Amino acid sequence: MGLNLAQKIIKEHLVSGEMVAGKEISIKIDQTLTQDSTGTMAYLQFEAMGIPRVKTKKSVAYIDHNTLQAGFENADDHKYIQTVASKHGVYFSRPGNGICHQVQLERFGVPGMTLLGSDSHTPTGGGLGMLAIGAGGLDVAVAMGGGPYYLMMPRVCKVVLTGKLKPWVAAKDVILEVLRKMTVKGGVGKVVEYAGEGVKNLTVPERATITNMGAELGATTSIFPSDEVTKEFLKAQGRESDWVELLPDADAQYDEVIEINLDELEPLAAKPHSPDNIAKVSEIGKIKVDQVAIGSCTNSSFMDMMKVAKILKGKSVHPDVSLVIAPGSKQVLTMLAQNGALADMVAAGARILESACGPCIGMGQAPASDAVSLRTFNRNFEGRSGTASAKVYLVSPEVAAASAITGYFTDPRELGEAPAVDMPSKFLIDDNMVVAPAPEGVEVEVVRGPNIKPFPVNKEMPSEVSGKTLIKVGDNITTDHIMPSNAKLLPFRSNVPYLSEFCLTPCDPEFPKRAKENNGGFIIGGSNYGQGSSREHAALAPLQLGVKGVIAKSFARIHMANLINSGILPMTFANEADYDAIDLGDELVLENAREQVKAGSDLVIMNKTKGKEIKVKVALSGRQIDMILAGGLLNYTRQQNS
Ligand code: MIC
Ligand code: SF4
Repeated sequence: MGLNLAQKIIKEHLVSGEMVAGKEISIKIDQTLTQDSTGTMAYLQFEAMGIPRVKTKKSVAYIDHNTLQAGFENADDHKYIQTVASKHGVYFSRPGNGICHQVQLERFGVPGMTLLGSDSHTPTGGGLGMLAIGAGGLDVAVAMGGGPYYLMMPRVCKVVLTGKLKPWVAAKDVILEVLRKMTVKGGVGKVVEYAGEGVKNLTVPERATITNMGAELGATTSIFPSDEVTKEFLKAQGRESDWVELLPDADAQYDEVIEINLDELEPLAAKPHSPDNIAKVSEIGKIKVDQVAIGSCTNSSFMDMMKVAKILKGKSVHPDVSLVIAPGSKQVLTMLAQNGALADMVAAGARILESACGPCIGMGQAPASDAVSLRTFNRNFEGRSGTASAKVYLVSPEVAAASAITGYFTDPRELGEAPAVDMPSKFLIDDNMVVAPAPEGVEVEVVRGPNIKPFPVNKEMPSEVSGKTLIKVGDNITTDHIMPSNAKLLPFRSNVPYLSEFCLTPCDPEFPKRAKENNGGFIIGGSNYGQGSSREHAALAPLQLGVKGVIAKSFARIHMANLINSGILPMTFANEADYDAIDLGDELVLENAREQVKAGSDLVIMNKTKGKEIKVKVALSGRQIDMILAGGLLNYTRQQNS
């Protein structure tokens, strides 16, 4: 039986398990990436493992999220990451060098390799034909130490692309169409694999836009083949020798097939407040726009920026619009500066930001109250922009730039002829902002400023797990709800005790206080609980507050793994209707907890307040059961080592 792309790479990297969908496997990781807001935790955990040098083919530590430096905290974190990286054999991408996923694509990604990153948009690398997966920092730390990465063998969904995008229609519209079809939970447990004649009509940066935002499907990852287009891109990056051809077998099997005719797509937008709330731009109407933000790991490539520059050239940004642009990398920004496109943007009135995540994670540029903000980013969760009442729409760079000029939601097809932008045959190559690690054996002092605080570690699971229902939330709760990240909080990613004071506060401001007063307890969630970011802080902050278990209708993949790594028991309702049988403050008990968890997947929780038994399920592998019993991955690893 023929193999698809995902299966081929997994087979090549398989360490343990059977390649049967839904069963736990482990794979060898070739490359890792971290960024600064999850990286401090990942390196603290790596240090706790006591391994002197990373064992991957290449590991890179990026600084791209926490770059506002409104106080000493960010700079402290940067120093810590720079020194700890140097000591342990990790390349360091300095602040200003760009957004991790954009730089990794340009400079380091290799088709056919595995990449594990402590950021949910790591699948950007799938645009190059990598198996690129986002995970919590602890999983990345383990991979840096040479340990395999455990995951459920995914099912593979084939997206067959035919035709060619029409003028003014963009790669962003392709992924928005996939989101419309599959929704934000449609990708859970799956790899989304792109195939068909239309693939060759998409450049690598366009493919990367599509795989990047596959994260919003909840997918394990997304991947394109590595073909002649990939070869041309790598050649233009001076890395032709990294190219290998990677195609699915002619008789490859897939679990599901979706078809998209690129000819039929038109400009789309994700309306507030979910990336799958899709509408045609032509049908949204002429809504007045207050802010336009262009950039992020989804849409900040050289090609995207050139299109934007050409649309802006000779025009002025509408007086009621604030236009901010963050080119994705130093490579992109320098090329724009050299060819004059940057001057066109500035002349039109764009506010140029450094090459970093910036407004995408609420680090500056919070919109005005009730503002309409058009963004080329990947997430429009309520409040993520830093302004709770803002209405954020996700669009292509073309729609964004067109609307910045007109001042209202604009279908760019109204502007006439689309700008022609050719893929450069040679990108500007200068890796002077990537610092190589110190040679092995050279002494490096790791600098730990006062912002670096120890992180919470769980204890062995007791024989009885009991506590109150501390909060009850609805469907699609994001990690931005669980552990909000904005310009005020992101600097404290190395300080879990402080962060925990804000845990779940967008849902209920009293949650941290209630959790502490009750010595912890349980969280009740709806479906797709924990969608979004890879931040382990969404598990560590509840751990800090004493949370013992989460009972939800279903979980998002990375968050569930982070809960298990922290020793917090993720349970799903055997009967979804039982969600209604638990209220805030109800006293819950998991009797004989250790025995129940060891015995299998069906557990019984007693709701003492209601006098009702609630059947729940835990979908844990044998290894995960041991991890939960030990009180998380670190304790488990210590036990294994002794
Ligand atoms: C995000 O886009 O939400 C982030 C910020 O990049 C996160 C990582 C983090 O929370 O630090 C992600 O996507 O994993
Ligand atoms: Fe950065 Fe936004 Fe991409 Fe997250 S989604 S890595 S915050 S640019």
